[in-house]
Amino acid sequence: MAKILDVRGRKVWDSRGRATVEAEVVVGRGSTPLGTGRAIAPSGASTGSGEAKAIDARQAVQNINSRIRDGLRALSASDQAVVDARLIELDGTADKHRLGANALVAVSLACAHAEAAAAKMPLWKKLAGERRVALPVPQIQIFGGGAHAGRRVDIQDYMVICVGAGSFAESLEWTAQIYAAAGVRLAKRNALQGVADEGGYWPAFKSNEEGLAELVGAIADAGLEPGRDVAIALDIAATQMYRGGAYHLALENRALSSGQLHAVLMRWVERYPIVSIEDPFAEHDAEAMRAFTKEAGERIQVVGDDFFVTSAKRVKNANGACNTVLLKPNQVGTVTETLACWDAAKAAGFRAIVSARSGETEDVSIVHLAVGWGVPQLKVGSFARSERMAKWNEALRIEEGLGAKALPFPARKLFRQ
Ligand code: 2PG
Ligand code: MG
Repeated sequence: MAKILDVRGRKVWDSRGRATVEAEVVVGRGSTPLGTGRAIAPSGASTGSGEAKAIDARQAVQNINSRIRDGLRALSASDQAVVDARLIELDGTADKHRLGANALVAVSLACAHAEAAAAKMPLWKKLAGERRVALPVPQIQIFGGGAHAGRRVDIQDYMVICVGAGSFAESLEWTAQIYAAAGVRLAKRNALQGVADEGGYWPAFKSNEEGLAELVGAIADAGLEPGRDVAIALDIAATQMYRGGAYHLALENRALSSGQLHAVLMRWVERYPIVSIEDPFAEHDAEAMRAFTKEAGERIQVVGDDFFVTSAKRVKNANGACNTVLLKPNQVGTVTETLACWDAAKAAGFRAIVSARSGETEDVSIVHLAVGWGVPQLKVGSFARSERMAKWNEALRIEEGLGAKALPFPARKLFRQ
């Protein structure tokens, strides 16, 4: 059985120019190396308070090169659950602040990669085993806002889902056209201020709703039919605008109660081809989340990000709040706990979306997790900046490699029943 021969950490830099953690794991038999895996921890800007805690990157690297290396060496690498259980035990805290969630997630993912390398397989295939897989449906950001764009608009992500696309590749073809069309529209109106943290345009809108109208316009400009070919997904990231019991829409200079925000969102769902809304209410506003899911949940995905923080336990206790779970490995700290959350989502009859963070790198591990585990949706930001494109392009390679062996692309089934 393969054992962990070595674990190394190093400080590297992410898409915001901030320090982060890379881990390398070597597995082998006796002293012969069989495979090396590498992974880098991402980082969020709009984080939920229940997330596992990242620590200073230099300290996290030191922890990898000392306590984690000592604790993992000679451990059987073939069982990810055993490796992750050891990581959790070594850290010993509920929120992983001792060794750092950034250290843990990098090592956990690097172990998965090393195992796959030793088996001479891509990670997705190692995870899928004999199961046939489909490519996940991408949610792709066109306009960025909230904490990712100086709060110029309050809504964090205005995204498209190519609900009529027949393949992952076709989704990207359509998105390229929409992204270009959106840029032309904004530039014409002098409303283009650059790109936000995830590569979406940083717009100068006068209201949050204007972003929806512009998105519909861009879809049509691209020669596609809003609703039929391409639908809209939003991440309100409402925790970010919640203060003193009200939701503050700074752009519109007004504060809304939960009930008023509920009414605004329902009106948008009526007016625009919206199929998914993430974090429509703040992480602790469970009652509002329940009321909204009750009313809108039959028609759209109500996605919990800050609300679930990739916690299987929180998903099990959802009690009518949300119907879709965002899966971010660094929110919880290890591959095994992320998988447990996906299992909990399936058991609850929820949908799920594997998601990147706003601070990212060239690491493409999450694409492999989504494909290998059969998670039907993927969110990695916009259609610009290489830390985003690296992931979309990796999915293209996987789709091409699968060819006719892939299960049907699930976009139409998920969104056009
Ligand atoms: C989110 C993510 C990605 P962050 O809120 O879904 O868009 O942002 O990584 O900043 O939490
Ligand atoms: Mg979110």
